Amino acid sequence: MAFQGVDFYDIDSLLSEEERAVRDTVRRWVDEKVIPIIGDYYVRGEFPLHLVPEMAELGLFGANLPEEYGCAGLNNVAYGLIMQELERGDSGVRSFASVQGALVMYPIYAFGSEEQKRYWLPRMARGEVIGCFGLTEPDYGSNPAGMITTARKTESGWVINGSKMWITNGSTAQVAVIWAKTGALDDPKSIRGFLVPTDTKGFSARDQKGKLSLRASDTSELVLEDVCVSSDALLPKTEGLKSALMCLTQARYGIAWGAVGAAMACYEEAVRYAKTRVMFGRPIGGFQLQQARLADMLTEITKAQLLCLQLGRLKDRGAMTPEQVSLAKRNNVNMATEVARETRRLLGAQGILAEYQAMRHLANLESVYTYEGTHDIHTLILGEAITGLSAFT
Ligand code: TGC
Ligand code: FAD
Repeated sequence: MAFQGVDFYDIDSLLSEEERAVRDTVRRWVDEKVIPIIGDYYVRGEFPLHLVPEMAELGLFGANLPEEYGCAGLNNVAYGLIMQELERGDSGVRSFASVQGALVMYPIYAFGSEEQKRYWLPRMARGEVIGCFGLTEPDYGSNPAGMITTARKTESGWVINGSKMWITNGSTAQVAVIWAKTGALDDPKSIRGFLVPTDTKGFSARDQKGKLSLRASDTSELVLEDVCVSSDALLPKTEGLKSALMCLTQARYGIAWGAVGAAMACYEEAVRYAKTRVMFGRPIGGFQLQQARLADMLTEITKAQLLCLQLGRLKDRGAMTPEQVSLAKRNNVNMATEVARETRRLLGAQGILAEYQAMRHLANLESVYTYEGTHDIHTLILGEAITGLSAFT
């Protein structure tokens, strides 16, 4: 059954015609191409790679980057709506697009030379090149400033050594954005970003096995052993950890929207089930307990939708702050996790099956809660914004 949308406050009326058209196109594609197959891919633990050319054709990669580099040149609200619809399908599908667009194409756009932009961006927009983003290390997750991956300058370029952990698209990518220290290990300002082709000698990727979450997404460990790259591998405008954190702001923005999509999918499933499942002689949706559940879900989804829209309008005006993104990522992912959990419970035993969506979304959202800054880290970012006191130093 086609998705009708969850729009209790007529948020549609606040969108432009173009924004609605983009949303509706991606919505149809997700209904036709993602939802019917994703449960099987999830159970098999496989990313549906065959979707990549179609996503590229739809202009979904780096969709808010300029047309002169082969991208769709959409505004940030339209971009957010794309993320919402993709994650309505599955967090793994949205993750793929987030990493490609916000974590690989964005740093090339923001910190790359004109040659790097002209070479990589059109290829990535067309889905011919897949990228990954290597920031996290085994011992430096929430605290990337401590990273121990190094890049040493040589006469002809750089030699990179280190390892990166939990890297989305790590084993599928042809190019990796690798963050490494070019100076002393206690100096996060010496961190720079490098574009490393994954077929470079000394680079290897190993799939993370045993995941019970984000199963329809590749997650890998990257090892870099004396990886020699030429001088033009450096993203020349990267300046310290701040450049990597700027990329995270872009990805977190998309996640704030994406989480709403996952919640919408679960809510719709809950409503459908509540109206049709008969117990004690009537649909369970007629019982006050289940109505309270549904009312809470709709309320929280509506609040999150309004949060996203205003965040997007601020971003389009160039007025969005990283702390505002933290608030939205933290709230919306937590909200979606609760909606998925309550849907799973409303569905009774059926709710544990892959043919329904709630359990898959719930398990996925546990990763989304952790990656791109854990819920706790965003709490502390907000704590600092409120008090002016950092919990980290
Ligand atoms: P701190 O001293 O606070 O900041 C250093 C400089 O950066 C600035 N800054 C930011 N700029 C832009 N956007 C942000 N979000 C920024 N956060 C900080 C800051 O103003 C400062 O600038 P300046 O000019 O003063 O130098 O740095 P810190 O080392 O104390 O770290 C702060 C902390 C803990 C908040 C940060 O390290 C953090 O966010 N940690 C979480 C790590 C994280 O989110 N990792 C994500 C890895 S990628 C991933 O998960 C991909 S999932 C992909 C998918 O599948 O979708
Ligand atoms: P830790 O930092 O070890 O945290 C453990 C616990 O301690 C958490 O509950 C945390 O909130 C808490 N904690 C940490 N510091 C504090 C503090 N100061 N105060 C209070 N509590 C604290 N990374 C990439 O670079 N690229 C990717 O593409 C990528 N993809 C990912 C995909 C998946 C499926 C997952 C699960 C992760 C991915 N990550 C990626 C890594 C992700 O960003 C990290 O897992 C995340 O930043 C948290 O780091 P950690 O797992 O090492 O947890």
